[in-house]
Amino acid sequence: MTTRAGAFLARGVLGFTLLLAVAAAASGPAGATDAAPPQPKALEAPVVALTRTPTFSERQPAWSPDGKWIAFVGSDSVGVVDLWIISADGASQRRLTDDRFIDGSPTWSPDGARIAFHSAREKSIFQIWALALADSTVAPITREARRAMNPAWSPDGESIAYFGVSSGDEQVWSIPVKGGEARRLTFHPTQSWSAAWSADGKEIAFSGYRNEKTGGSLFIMPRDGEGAACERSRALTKRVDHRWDRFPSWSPDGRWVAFAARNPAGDATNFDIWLVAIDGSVEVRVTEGPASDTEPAWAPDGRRIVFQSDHSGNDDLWILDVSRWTGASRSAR
Ligand SMILES: [Ca+2]
Ligand SMILES: [Ca+2]
Repeated sequence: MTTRAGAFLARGVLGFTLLLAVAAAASGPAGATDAAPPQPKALEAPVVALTRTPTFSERQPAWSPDGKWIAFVGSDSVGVVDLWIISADGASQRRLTDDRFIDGSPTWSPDGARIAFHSAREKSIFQIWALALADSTVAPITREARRAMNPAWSPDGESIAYFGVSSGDEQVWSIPVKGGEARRLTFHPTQSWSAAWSADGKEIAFSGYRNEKTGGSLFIMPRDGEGAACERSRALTKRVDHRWDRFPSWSPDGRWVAFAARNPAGDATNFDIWLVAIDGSVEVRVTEGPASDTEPAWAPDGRRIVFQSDHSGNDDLWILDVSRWTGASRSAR
C-alpha cells in the first residue's frame, strides 16, 4: 500500500462546505424541446470536499459497490497519471498504479474485486485493462487494433461497455470480460460514447452527437444495442441549447441519470451537474457556477453523487447529497 504525504491526508478530510450548488426547479416535459432551460433558484446545498489538493488533480471518480471507496484518476504537475482509491470519508487512500502510462476512467466490477480502466500501456494504443485489487496485477480486456476507452462494467459482471473506433468513428461496443468478440452497440454515423449501465443491467445510457442543434445529448438503448438503423435507442435529454450532455451515471434505483452539461452562459469549460428522470420528464441542475463540474458517479446508497470540480482552482472530488432533488421531484409528480 502506498499513501501520499500525511499533510495531504489531513487536508483530505474536510467538513461540510457551502458550495455553489443551486437547485433548479423541475423543467417542463422533455418533449418540449423549444422550452427555455429551467431557471435555477438560489438554494445553497452542503457538499463535502473529498479532496482539496492544490497541486494534484483528482478526476473521474467511481464509487465502489460496497460504498466504502472511490476510485479516481490522480495526476501531478509532471504529468504522471495513475489510479488511486480513497475511502468515502477521505480518511485513507491507496495508489493502485505507479508507472509512466496514462491510466483513466476507472469502473468497478460488481463484486468490488477488480477495476477496469483504459491505458496505453502496450503499443501506445489505449485499450481496456482490468486491475485486481488483491495483488494489483493488470490484465488486458480488449486487444483492438485501434483505441478502446471509457469502460463501464455491467451489473452482472459479465460485460464491459466502452467506446472504440474499430468501425472508423467513435461507437459504443461491449466485450465479454472472460474473453470473446467485441460487439458493436451503436450505429449512428456520428460519435457515441460515455456508456453507463442501468442498475438492472438491461439498458445502457450513452452520449451521442446526433443533432447539430442539440450538441451532445443522452440516449438510452437495450444492452444488446440500438440496432443498425438506431431503431431501438431513444433520446433521454432533448435540449437544444448546446449543452453537450455527457458522462451519464445511472442511479441505483434506476429512476435518475446524473450527467454533466456545458453551461451555455459560461465559457467552454463551464460544466454543471444535472439529474434527469429516466422518463425524461424532469431535469434538475444541481451545481452552478463558473467551475467545471463533471464526471458524476452515484453512490450505492442512491442519495449521493461524487463528481470532479475545479471549483477550488484545481480538480478535486466533491460529494453532494442529491436526495433533496430526487425526493422533491418525486413528490411533485
Ligand atoms: Ca486537487
Ligand atoms: Ca459550472
